Amino acid sequence: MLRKPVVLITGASGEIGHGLITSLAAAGDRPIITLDLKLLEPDLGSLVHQHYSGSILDQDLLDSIVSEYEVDLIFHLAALLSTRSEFTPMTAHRVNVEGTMRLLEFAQKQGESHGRPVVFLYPSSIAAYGLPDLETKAAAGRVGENEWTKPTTMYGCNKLYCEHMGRYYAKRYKQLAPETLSGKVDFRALRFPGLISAVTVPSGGTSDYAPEMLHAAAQGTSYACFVRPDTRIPFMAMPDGVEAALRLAAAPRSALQHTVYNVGAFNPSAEEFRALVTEAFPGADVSFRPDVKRQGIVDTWPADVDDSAARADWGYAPQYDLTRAFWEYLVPTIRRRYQQ
Ligand code: AKB
Repeated sequence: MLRKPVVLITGASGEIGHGLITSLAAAGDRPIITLDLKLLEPDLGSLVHQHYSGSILDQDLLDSIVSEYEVDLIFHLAALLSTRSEFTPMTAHRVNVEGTMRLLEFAQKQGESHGRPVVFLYPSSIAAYGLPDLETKAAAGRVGENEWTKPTTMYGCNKLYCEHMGRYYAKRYKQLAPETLSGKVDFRALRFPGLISAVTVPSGGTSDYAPEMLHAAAQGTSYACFVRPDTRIPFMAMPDGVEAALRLAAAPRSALQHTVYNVGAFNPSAEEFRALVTEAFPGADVSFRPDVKRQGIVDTWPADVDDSAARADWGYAPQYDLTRAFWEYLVPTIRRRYQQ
């Protein structure tokens, strides 16, 4: 029996998976198979060909996927985010690093068996950066991919290391073997900023203050923001995040000069974000109660990123600046969501 060509999404029930499954299903190019510890919500479940409930660390499960499907595109979204990873660093390392290694090995085996490179889309993060202090952060401005890559969190270290592992599989895998084995994994990484979705609320991240503030205001509950009003990092509306992942995955290999690409869209301070939230939801009770330790993490992330390589190589062009994201995507969608 021939195996069927499919796209695999790990961590599919998370925030990015939600929009990605919807877009991939609408495009209808290939059947979607998903892997997550959790079940998919029923409306998403109906869009996928098969959902595997389990861990990316379960080798038997990965082997059973190899035996049944011909995977030529992987969106490896499964990860523990930055705040959660600080509480359980060993688990974070297992999921974020060992899990990614297993998926890279899975992609290598797939590529060797069906003979085509497997496109491996990896969501990295601004957490891969580590600026030493606020003066340096202010002076650095828009940070390029190769600057300030000294992450200070477990999650950031995991992401940066896995970017290197992806490059290794793509370009140097088993470089001393007589035959050439590299090139089976076509690894492409995006360094995402904080993502803001109107339909899901994040959990376990440190950029979560912006979406948490907005979702709390829309539900009429008070919110104490855990960073200072002047805190500034890049953000992006979820539809642009999903579109960036799809666009980079679909870009011709020959157009890509780099393995890792920054993507950014807007970078309000927490106070600027709060002002928009209270304009959209008058009477919203948003205060600031900085948590010194979480603040310490966000202070090491850049205030903005230079995404000119993504724009030049594969046409990255976010549709949503802050105003548009707020008034045309976030606020109307969130209002509908909580009115239901
Ligand atoms: C987090 O806060 O950990 C994530 C990220 C910036 O990658 N949202």
